Amino acid sequence: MKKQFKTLSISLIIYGIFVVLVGWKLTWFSDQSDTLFSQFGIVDMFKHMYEFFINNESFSPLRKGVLLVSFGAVILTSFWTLFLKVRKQIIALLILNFILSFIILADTIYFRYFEDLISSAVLLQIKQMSSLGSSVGDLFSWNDFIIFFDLILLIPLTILFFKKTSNKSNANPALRLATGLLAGAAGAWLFFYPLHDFVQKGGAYLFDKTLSSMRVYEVTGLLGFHGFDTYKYLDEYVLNKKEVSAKDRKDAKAWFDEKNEIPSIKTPYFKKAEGKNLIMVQLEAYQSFIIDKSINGQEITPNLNKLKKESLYFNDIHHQTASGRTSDAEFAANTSLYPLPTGSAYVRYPRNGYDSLPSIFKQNGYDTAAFHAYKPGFWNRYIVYPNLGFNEFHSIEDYKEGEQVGWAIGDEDFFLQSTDKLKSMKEPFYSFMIALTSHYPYTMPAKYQNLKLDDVGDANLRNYLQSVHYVDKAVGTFIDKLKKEGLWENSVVVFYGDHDTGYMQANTKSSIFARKDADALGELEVKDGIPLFIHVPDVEGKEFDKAGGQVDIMPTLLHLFGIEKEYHHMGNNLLDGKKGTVVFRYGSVKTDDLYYKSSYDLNLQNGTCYDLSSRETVSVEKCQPLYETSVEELSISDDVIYGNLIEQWQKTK
Ligand code: GP9
Ligand code: MN
Repeated sequence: MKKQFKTLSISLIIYGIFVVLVGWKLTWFSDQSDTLFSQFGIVDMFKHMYEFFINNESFSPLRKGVLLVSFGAVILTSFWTLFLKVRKQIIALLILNFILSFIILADTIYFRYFEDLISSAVLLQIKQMSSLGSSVGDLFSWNDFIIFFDLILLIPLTILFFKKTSNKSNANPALRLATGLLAGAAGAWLFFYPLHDFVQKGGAYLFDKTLSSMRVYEVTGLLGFHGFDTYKYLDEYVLNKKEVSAKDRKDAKAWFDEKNEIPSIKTPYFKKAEGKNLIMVQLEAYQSFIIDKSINGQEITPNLNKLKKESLYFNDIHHQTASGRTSDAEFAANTSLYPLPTGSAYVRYPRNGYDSLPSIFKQNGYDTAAFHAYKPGFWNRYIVYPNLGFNEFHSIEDYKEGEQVGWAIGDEDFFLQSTDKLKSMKEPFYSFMIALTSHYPYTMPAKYQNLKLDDVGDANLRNYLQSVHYVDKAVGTFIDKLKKEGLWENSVVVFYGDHDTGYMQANTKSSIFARKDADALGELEVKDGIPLFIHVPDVEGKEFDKAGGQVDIMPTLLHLFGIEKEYHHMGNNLLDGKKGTVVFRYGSVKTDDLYYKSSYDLNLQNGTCYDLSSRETVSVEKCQPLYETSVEELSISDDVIYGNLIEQWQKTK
């Protein structure tokens, strides 16, 4: 019996050494990437653990540390080795140690360039990662070999140990099984309890909507992230693969064919932009209710107001985004499809093929580039952009440090540096820029709080107005710079907003801009309206009040550029003089005359129909065609994305 316990304790010591070594390697990754444990030390962790168990204190600090989760993950990947006889256990642990070290090192090198982790989406697209400008060698240092240092020592030690000891002395199988199971249970608790706590406190969204790999990592740790990512991949592509039935495929194709059969109207705008460059700018949280408005005698957006007079301005455009926020707006504008009901198409289906704006311009001899001075991994952009047809993606790594305002360099600097990059592009080009400064929570440094707002609305609204006012100034600087560089005259320049501010509600102090703030229409105006400016050289300014959305931007631009083919687009040309319809991602619909506000259960009868001229509710049957349009278009668009249908249709053409 004594011998049994002796061999068991050897096995446990070996196992303990393994857990500590791999645990240390995970903290090494944290140090290299300046994430997680670098903010919350091990000593603190023990202090909190003591407080949690002894004084019953809150679990949150422990959860934030992610140390428990990380050690839990190490145990969960390895507890089964305790079932084995000592020799086999040692070999299994050495192999596991090697595999985990390799993963940690690969993530480290990858992180140095992309500030992201290697996910299944990355692995599946490894061939397309042309954006990795510098060679892997530059990202790797000899010091990184420290990660294998223990193995270099442990392998000869193991050989020595095997020579010196007999293979006979092992704990009996039942004892090994019990020990292994106990370790597994402890690992499961360490791993799942903090995650459970996080989900309980409202964190479920992170796993449902998965904004970025790094956000998941901050809660699950490195190994937990890879576990979740593998699970998500299997769930999405193998277990619960959204099969699009043959009938749905046929229906979707028929819908696009029918749409393409309607002869396109050759308006006076047709081909007015032929051969010109396109510079399209997506402005963060820019809403239409601030355009052409003054407050205490000050214009909120003086530069855009001036631009409006010289541009085609669309005053009844709405964002169509859902939980993919900025990425949804980019997606709708560049593919003319609806964003997904949950999660971002950028994250969930990064490899799909579309009749996208960059790919169409590319086919027409254009150079293409995307510009966003933020982490390339956010919203999976560096994976998605090359796939959509952008030749180049300029992310934060390609910008000089500049002045920090909000999340990154201020938009003014962003526009100036981006214009310098435009100069090296081959003309004609399509450049897509995503501005960022006016991001929630909109707080601006004092020197950029240039509006006198005193007691206007509430603090949220005041912050928002200051930040959009700054962005407007940045737009002014940008336009001047484009003029100076000789780009203004041969480029179509587009500005539009990505989505709502996130907190505007009718009937609150923030909603002072709603035309009538107590009803659903007032809410619609403050929540969903975004501006759309299309400046075309030598084309007179004009205001259009046709209802539209982000999916209409591409068909409208293609009309202006004279590139109209049978593409698979959901949107319509806003210049064709016909009546407009906009379908919101959550099922509501607005035309030029009616507004159908859908219910959460998406049942027609439970929604409300408004007559826009009287602003009164009318019988819901009047809105039935709107409702049917929304159900049909949203489900077709979803099928197209789930089944990657456009890519298949393109291949069979
Ligand atoms: C950051 C930016 C974030 O890259 O896109 O925007 P969000 O989706 O949070 O509005
Ligand atoms: Mn956004």
